[in-house]
Amino acid sequence: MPEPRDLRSRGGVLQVDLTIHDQRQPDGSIRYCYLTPDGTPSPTLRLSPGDLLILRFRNNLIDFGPSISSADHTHSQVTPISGPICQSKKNSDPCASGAMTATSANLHFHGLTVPPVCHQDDVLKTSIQPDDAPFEYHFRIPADQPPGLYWYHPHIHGYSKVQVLGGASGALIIEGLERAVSVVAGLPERVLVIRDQDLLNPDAPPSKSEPVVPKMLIDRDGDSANNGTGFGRPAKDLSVNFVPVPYPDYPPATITMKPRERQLWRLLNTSAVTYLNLAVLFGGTAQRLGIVGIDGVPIQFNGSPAPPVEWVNHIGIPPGARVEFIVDGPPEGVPGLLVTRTVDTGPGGENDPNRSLASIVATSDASEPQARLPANPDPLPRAALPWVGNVAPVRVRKLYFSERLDDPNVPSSASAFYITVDGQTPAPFDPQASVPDIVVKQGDVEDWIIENRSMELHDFHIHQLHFQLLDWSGIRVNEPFLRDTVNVPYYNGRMLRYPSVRLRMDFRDPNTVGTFVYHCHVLEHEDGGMMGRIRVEPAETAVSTKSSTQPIKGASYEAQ
Ligand SMILES: [Cu+2]
Repeated sequence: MPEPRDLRSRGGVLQVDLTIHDQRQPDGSIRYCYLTPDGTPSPTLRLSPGDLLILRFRNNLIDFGPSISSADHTHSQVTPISGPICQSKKNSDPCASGAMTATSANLHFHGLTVPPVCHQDDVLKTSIQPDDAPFEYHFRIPADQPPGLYWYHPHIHGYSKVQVLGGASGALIIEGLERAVSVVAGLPERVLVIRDQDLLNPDAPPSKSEPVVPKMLIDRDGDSANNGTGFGRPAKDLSVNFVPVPYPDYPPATITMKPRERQLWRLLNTSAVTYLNLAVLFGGTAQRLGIVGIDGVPIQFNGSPAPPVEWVNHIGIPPGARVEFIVDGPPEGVPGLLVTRTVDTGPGGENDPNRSLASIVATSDASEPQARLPANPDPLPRAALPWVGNVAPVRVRKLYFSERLDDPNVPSSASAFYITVDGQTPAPFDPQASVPDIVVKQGDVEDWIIENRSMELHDFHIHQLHFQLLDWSGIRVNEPFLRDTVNVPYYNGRMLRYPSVRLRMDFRDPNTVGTFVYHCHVLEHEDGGMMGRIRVEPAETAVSTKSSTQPIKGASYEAQ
């Protein structure tokens, strides 16, 4: 199984030319990818804190939408075309475009705390069209950006699922993990990008080796509905570094390692809709995985009370999330397997069954992964701010996920998807709106309670910052580390209270000032409207939101 190619910064700068392409496949589906000028697909961008990223982005998307065939003209009057057929198109301003079409594109740098402004990490107004000149993303990685695994992907509202599902995603690594977690110093490292895609064999019956499951139902998105058994047809196929592992037999990709070799694996779930629950099996027995980083942040970092390594035998990874972990290779002759176990997405969710992802073969002549963490690192400087878990929140807000059937009497009818600030009226995300749903002041730490009033799992994500999970489904967990993406458990129709998570939200970084979004990272939910807008105001302004969770209308300036 190949690894994505590394592009490393030199002299504090990483210059990259990246183009998004799409292509119609023989089965009629459209797949998306990023390419560099030499044809490298979706490279891993590697930078150190303080480095400059200059990424010249080009949109080469072709609209493969339905075209009008000659048959369509027989009963309608064809209007004669007057004037020139070809006209030079006036290029729109990609910073103020906001165009959200099937051939629009932009980039989101998931997890980075860089400002939400054009040419950096804005997805609300930035939109590049196929005829536009190359668009330059140009920003400096903050000096205090935690070292770990981040990623880039398109974020055009309404089209993020189709583009990411098709393959448009890539890893971005902030170097220096060994400076925070000395135990990984010198280890060979491997990048694993999990993507999902439409089923290659949608009509195939499940493998004969699986237990017989109830007749497969289809959910409102046209995907296989969760059947609660852990088996049966999945909603989507998965691939590992672009090697597909298709239903029904899941022939695994192959990873070779030297016997018992210790490696650091950086694994990214770029799936549009698929939740992962990873385990590594040797001869069928789950092995220890040493978690050192989650969502780009070392678990022991900036004063967090976590140990440097947390040993587990499985780990859940929602769409958009990352995990970096130590894995010890199998002894020679012992078959190893990287698997995802089933995830219960709720009665309204998709089917995410048990399946293999990659077989791990131990052989003494295995080649090394392309990268190795430096030995003898200098430790990172101590945190400038106290651990967020020790900071009292200045206020508590409550938001909730909900869904509404277009026709309440027809369970298979289309759904509207909402994330709503408690007290406001549920409404799908409006790309044209300018009033934020939430206004926060930079420097504040808040607690947000995110409730799930729907009967499927959702996956809360916010741009520009990380948070700490305090309560999960009514249980105090006080996780001693940060995330930027978290599952919100589903309502089963019988519970006395809606399930929720309580998150400690950290708005202390000045780079969070501006307007950005929070949403469900199941991308068909985001595209369907499950997204909200937040404005973080500079700390020095006079506008106070202390007593209000309502948006402030008519504020006298526009946050940058
Ligand atoms: Cu969702």
